[in-house]
Amino acid sequence: AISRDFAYGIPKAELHLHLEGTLEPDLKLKLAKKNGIDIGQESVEEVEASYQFDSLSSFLAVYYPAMNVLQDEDDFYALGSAYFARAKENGVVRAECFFDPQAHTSRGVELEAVIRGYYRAVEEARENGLSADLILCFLRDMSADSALETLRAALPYKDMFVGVGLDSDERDNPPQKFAEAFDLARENGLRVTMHCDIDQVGSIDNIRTALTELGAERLDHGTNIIEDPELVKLVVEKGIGLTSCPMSNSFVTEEMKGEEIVELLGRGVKVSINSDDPAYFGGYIADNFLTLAEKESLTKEQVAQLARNSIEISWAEDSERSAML
Ligand code: ES4
Ligand code: ZN
Repeated sequence: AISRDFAYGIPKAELHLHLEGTLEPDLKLKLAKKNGIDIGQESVEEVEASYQFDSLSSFLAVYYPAMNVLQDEDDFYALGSAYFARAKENGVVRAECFFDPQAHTSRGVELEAVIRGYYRAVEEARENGLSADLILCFLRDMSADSALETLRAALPYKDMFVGVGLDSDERDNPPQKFAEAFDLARENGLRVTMHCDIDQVGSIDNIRTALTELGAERLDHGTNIIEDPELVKLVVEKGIGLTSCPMSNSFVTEEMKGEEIVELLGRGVKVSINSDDPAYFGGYIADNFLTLAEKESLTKEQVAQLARNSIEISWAEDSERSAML
């Protein structure tokens, strides 16, 4: 296996990270107090005790209501700023962070407050030597019209995010539902990725559609391509990156999917390791590397390959990316 210092120190990109999933219990309590919101818990211990989930839907049922503590631009800045500080400690040199505007606009928060707050944190991270960008995610359990409307409203700020993604519950919400929004994103020079989740019904078909019809350049999760040799071949040929999240997988599927990650790595798929929602799943990115390395007895070379993959499949500018490798 590898040492803790190696896992933390190796330069890496984090490409699958939900900023709302970095809301730690102490900040949650602080913002609840500041904004006069009763979240039903009064201490870090009580908040942690409320984190009981063993599936995607039971997780999302805790996750979305908690966001109510985020109310103004400064709150989003505080959340982003805290994450980037943690990322630096974890050896992250490049961070591409998802955020869910609809989770906030749907409860009356202005889109501008969300984007400007997070973007202030991005600028601060850059000043501190961490290359960072935002990825706007559509909530797939909301309507296609809502996604389109959200993107249109965000386009005036398009210099503040690098691409679009798709998250939340995949069941009955295949990616082609959002074809129009993805088209509009690409027309505006935005990059495209999407969650194709593990163990979700129809996910294999969704992956094929994402790659062949919707212009997905990466797959978030997506390790279930292993079920289909043709898909593995397509992903290798196109150089499509996968963003895996071992500790998240343990919660959502009761399995880390380590064997699949190792197998795909061996077959030349550009798999990367990420933390997804670290405040909820028990560890930031270096802990995800450590946990996976321990479980699968990874060599230093395998860990280095996973870290290198993350930089190669990142959306940093070419010159910046070369300098990180
Ligand atoms: C998520 Cl674990 C997971 N799955 C789907 N969407 C998400 N958004 C945040 N975490
Ligand atoms: Zn995710």
